[in-house]
Amino acid sequence: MTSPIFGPITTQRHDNVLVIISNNPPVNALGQAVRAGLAQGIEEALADDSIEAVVIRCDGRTFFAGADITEFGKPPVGPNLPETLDKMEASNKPVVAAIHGTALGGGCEVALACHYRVAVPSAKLGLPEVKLGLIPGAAGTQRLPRLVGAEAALPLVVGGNPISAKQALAIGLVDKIVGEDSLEADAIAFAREQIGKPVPRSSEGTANRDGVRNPAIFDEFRQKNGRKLHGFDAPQAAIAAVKAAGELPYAEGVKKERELFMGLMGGTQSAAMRHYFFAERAANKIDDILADTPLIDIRKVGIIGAGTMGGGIAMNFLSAGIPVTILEMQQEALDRGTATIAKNYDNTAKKGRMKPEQVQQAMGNLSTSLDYADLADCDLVIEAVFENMDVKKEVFAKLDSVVKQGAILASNTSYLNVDEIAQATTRPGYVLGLHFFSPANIMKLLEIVRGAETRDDVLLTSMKLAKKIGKIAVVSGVCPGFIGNRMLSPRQQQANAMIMEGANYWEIDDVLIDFGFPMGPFQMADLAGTDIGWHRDPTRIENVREALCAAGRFGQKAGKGYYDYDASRSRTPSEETKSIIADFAGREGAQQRAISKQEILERLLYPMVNEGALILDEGMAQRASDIDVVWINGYGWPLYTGGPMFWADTIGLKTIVEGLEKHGLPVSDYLRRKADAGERFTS
Ligand code: 3H9
Repeated sequence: MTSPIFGPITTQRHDNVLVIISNNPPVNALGQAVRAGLAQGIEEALADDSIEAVVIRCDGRTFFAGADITEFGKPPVGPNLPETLDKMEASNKPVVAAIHGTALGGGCEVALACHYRVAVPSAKLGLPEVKLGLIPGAAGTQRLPRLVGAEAALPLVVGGNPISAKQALAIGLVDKIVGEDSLEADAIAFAREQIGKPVPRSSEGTANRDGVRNPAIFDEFRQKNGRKLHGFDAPQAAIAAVKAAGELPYAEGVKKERELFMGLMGGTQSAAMRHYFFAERAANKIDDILADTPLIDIRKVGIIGAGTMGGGIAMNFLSAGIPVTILEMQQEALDRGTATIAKNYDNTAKKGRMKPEQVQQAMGNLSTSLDYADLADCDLVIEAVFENMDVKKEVFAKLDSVVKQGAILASNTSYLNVDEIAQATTRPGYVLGLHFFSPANIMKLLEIVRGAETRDDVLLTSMKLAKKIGKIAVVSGVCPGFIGNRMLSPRQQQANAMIMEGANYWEIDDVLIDFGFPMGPFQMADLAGTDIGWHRDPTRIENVREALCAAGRFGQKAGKGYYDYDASRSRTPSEETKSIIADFAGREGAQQRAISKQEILERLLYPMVNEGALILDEGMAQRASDIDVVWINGYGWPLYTGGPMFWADTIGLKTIVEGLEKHGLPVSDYLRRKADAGERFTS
């Protein structure tokens, strides 16, 4: 018998067991109606003497995936999650969580407040709040360590990555793994077995003794994960909360968690990271294309070029089980490329990230060819050859003549005009840009460049395919450098200008590192090689980079570039580079002056925001948050500031305009209009 009790929550009686069911698509987020329904369901079970046990489960694709993030920042409407869960845990009738899909955040906290947890083998459990700049706020940081111990709780609460049902069973977070297709029946049977036994409550658990016995685990954890946690507030708070669980009585620990949670919730980092959560999902949507547009079936992919880029791109498809044929001009290049792919897979397997049979399967799906005709039956061909328009056009004309009709032809160009490339074919509707970032098998970002004639099904198929191969895709219009490199360009211009005016190049790098980037522009140049695009004529020196090359300072690979590098690749500023720069500045007659860190920051980042505004005004990005997704995933913009456009909103567009004017830099009409109207880029 099913009885609706409150919106998305229904209850079903199975003799002496009451099953409380949530149906709140898409992810059973714990919004107000769900919380109220859960509280009522528990009350119903307690009030009925014929009910002796309770099972809580969810319909749809997942157990509760967390608090409803869309409610954050709005006036709270009760019952709140902590009080709902306290009511659940206080029940003297056993309550069992029946878990499938992902029990995340508040969802995991529901499971922790239940007396028992059973899960299907494919289920995952986790506390990902740190990824939203938060910590668990419904006693998760206090119940979990008491249930599984501080050592097992730390990585879950601080790292935020979910674990499998099997791992959860191993640490005691799950009591039993049940049948993949018999969750409800197995959970009911399990619940019946618990009737009459004293109910175990996580809040009363004693597993947290390590926190007291060995307080060093917290510092050790901090040290081991220092680099990953650097700059983020939430992981520090998460460590403090788990530590408190070992030091304070439960009620005081909960109070401490609440204080930390509320502090984070009101801060800018969480606002930025919540913005990013929705930004990443919004980037998936193409506003003017119907979501049900039929897709093109991609069963085989061709890649032209077996270099670093081509090989990296190939690995994405091979790892996803899609056969790939790589084409090159010379057998030698093919052999080298294949060996590199095999070596990369080998390393992945050594790190335990892939099983040997998975590697074998991936390599088994790779074929190579010297003949364009072998690409004829590909559904998608991606060109990753030298960045030169004439070369690209030649490749596309050739592809057009051999590859079957209806197949997608893509260029991995990072700045060339995709429309011009498309015109080299008789099927411009099937041409688009797929701009992977290096190393292409690792970097998450994919810029999908929509040409003037790119068909809807071609674009949508590429978006879906990106998801399948684990990429975060953002659509860009056709403009030089697309979204990412186009915005990099004004930053680089300012960096170059400032070293001529007296700023030290390492200060420029350090300002960006302090801001949260993994490296600055001059370190980046050294890493990539200062000789990219060098004409190799040491007598023709027109800029600092060419002078560095003429002096054999080719970057990290040469042990010296802008910086000097030691054997462990530590960088120190170089006297030689300093004098090369001074020499150029002297020749240009540039006035030298001390430039403050604040000026450096403003001159590096404000012009990027201005460029972002132009990109939006020209319709090259669908929305400001897409720009943030590009910069966070492709260029290391710190996630906790939300990306360039959200960051600009945080400091205020008026401030950006004033800063640009103060430094004599251009201000676009669009940016000025928004600033004058007191508007923001992001919502
Ligand atoms: C928390 O729990 C705090 C508590 O400790 C304390 C409380 C006091 N809320 O990702 P998808 C939407 S913090 C609202 O594309 P998938 C999402 O925006 C929370 N909406 O699906 C999207 O909407 P749209 C801790 C949410 O299958 C749609 O659902 N929990 C929420 O690739 C589908 O999402 C988390 O951080 C939410 N919590 O992945 C988990 N979650 O269709 C966050 C999703 O309009 N969620 N939506 O674009 C996830 O990690 C993934 O969504 C999940 C499914 C793995 C569950």
